[in-house]
Amino acid sequence: MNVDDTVSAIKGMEIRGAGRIARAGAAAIGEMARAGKWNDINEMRKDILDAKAKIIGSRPTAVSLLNGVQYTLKGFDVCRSVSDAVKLITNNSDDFVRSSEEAVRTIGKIGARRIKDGAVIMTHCNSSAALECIKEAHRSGKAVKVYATESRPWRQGILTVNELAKEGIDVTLIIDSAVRSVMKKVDIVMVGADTITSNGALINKIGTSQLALAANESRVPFVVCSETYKISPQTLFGDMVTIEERDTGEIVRKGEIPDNVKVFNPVFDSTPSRYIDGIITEIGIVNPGSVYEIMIKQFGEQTFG
Ligand code: RUB
Repeated sequence: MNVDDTVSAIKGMEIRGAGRIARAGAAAIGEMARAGKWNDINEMRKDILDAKAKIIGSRPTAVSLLNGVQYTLKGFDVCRSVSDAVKLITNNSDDFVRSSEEAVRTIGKIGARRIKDGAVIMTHCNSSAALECIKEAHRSGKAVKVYATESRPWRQGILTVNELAKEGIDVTLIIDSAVRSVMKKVDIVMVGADTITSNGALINKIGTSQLALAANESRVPFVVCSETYKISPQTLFGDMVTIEERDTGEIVRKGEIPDNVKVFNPVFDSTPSRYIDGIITEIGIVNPGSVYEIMIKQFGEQTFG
């Protein structure tokens, strides 16, 4: 898919979820490089950097999108010829897409081991990393039962229940406000991540922090399933993660309420690290207090460059 189509698919939520948008962004830059007919590296640089800005501006919260595009462009600034740059970008893009898919599979294997036979799991929204853990536990022969939240307003929970039911998993859809009352029946909460900050806070679909609070109150482990490229080095320097606000038409139809009523539609929230028992990544299970060390290991000099 080309850059413009990718940007509109991400904005329109046809491509959604932090991992998927990162792969789509990286793939679009790769395709642009592959198809490009530049004679001059400066011309190419300008076009690619314009495309980068468009892609990372398409959704503001998931740092995976920025990290995926930055990975794809790693080394581009020192390329001296168009042919070298095309080779570099296409290799990086393919590498990011392949390794990020592999990361989800690895997280699934690690996460499945944390799920006990007969476990009741609660999940929120639609996270490929969290669902891979559940599916892998099911594939390995464990009996699992899942409560999936509706995740208003976009209702990604519908995607989740379809996905799990297709695999033959026992899944129950609940409305978001049923979280606290259902938590009594739950053994573990597993959610995905859009961004993880350097101090171990989780930014994920609105309502995630409510699951965390309810889990904490009921002493239910709250686990995040996240590829390491969801960690945001920028937050080390105090940058705040932008919480996307979407169109209020997602909540109410025009004419349904008086014009003087304001509607607020933030679509992500922040869960402090003290409510998180563990982060399952492709390099193992990480304590939220160790995110800083993982960040340095994974991002290296880029973090301080
Ligand atoms: C999706 C969402 C998911 C994370 C992780 O929100 O919050 O939990 O992106 O997903 P939206 P994954 O539907 O608004 O993009 O594990 O697939 O990366």
